[in-house]
Amino acid sequence: MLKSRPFDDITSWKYLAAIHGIEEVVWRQFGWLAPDEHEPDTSEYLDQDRNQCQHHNWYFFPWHRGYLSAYESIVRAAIHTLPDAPDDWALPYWNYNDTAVANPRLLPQAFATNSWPDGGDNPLFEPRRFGRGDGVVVIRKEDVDLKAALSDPDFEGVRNGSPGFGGVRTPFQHNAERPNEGLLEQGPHDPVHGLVGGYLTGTDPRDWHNLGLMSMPITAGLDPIFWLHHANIDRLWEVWLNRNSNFRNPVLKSWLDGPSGKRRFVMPQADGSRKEFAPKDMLDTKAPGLNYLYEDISDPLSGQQRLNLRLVLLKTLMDVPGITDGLEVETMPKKPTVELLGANSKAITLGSDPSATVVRTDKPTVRKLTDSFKLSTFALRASPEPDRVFLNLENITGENDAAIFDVYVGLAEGAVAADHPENRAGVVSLFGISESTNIAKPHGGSGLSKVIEITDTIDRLHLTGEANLNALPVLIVPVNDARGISIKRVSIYRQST
Ligand SMILES: [Cu+2]
Repeated sequence: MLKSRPFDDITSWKYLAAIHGIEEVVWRQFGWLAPDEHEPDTSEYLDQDRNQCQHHNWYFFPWHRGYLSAYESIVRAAIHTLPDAPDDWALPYWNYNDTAVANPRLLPQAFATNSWPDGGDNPLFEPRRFGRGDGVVVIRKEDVDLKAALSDPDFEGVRNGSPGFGGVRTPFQHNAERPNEGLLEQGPHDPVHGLVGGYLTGTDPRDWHNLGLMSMPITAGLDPIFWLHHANIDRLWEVWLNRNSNFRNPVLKSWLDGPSGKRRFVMPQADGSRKEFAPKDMLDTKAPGLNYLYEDISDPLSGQQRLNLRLVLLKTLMDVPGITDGLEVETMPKKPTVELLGANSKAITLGSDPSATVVRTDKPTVRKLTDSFKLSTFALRASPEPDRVFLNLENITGENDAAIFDVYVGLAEGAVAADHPENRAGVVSLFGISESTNIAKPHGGSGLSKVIEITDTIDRLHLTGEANLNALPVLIVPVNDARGISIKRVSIYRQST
């Protein structure tokens, strides 16, 4: 019903998708604009409504919540005009971590095929959803791993250190202008986009003509599965808050009030009006404007808490009488400091095979780091929290929004990456890369940056002596085609509290 409404109807499928992002030439090529059809020409549309999506910044969660709730109320109003319509319809979510389902990472059945039992076309099916290339979506368990994002205690992150659950402080920012994305956006949000959208088998993914709708921010909102993916991302925000009473949303005015002026967030309403909103209106899902609750916000990490060698050792020591006498744990939060430990020597360009580089660090700084590990083990009072270590992939540029690769740290030379999952630091998906690479876009040109926590890996390598921490090997293994992707610098930062 929404798909049959004209573009200039602000409750139409196209208008809603253009709010996320639009590039007229791409939409036309993909058949979403007829030869004589153009974008609406109202100033509301041109100046405020379109190209609004907030990515790679700390407004990612609240902006998308406003977007989802506008969509849900517009679809609900459309459903209510049907005979015998249910009056309790709500937007479902795609829980790719659901342990009660045999393979939760398969595309939900209702979206997977074009044929419906009555033989008609399935409007939930999208032919430009290429998955692994042939239309089949394959998502590995590690692509949707929640541990990194859900374990981070802070919503707001710091540059080069932990990006936080929800991102680093930024102004209004559409798509990928500055590299400040939070951990949950980095994954599972980004990999699911690239793995669902993908690109057509046998074609060059550096050419946008070959990419799926979900692979690019400028077309993602056109695919119906977008809304179920984002409903789950929105649910995971509630899961994180519910995990630990110390996990809280920012209280800073600049976050709560959102951007100002012409770049205030705004959404169409079911009655055809427009309504501005701010992150502070998005905090309580039970508030009248939102009015929903998730069926399940239980903790998916319960029972598999971080197995940390230091903590295991510490617990053993605590059982020894006398050793922890007079122990005081400091509770005053301090501002974290972030310090560069070292970097590789030159930019790397990815090909179809794995790419290797070495991050060189200088001895005294690494000693400070390993000392912090020892201190946290043997004298908790002196250093209540060990340092955290972060691998930075800086200024990643390229044309392929569907590119995905795994990053391994500390692998011995010649070792087969697949045999060493313990060295796998994380997965990187480059959703939004082409716009952030394009110097014609606002703040474009510097590309994306990704930050992966490697504290546990470094800790293990240090304790086992398996790798030389002064010349740490980093291996990048493409999951799909990552040709032409370039990484200006690979570096390691330490963050102390
Ligand atoms: Cu998204």
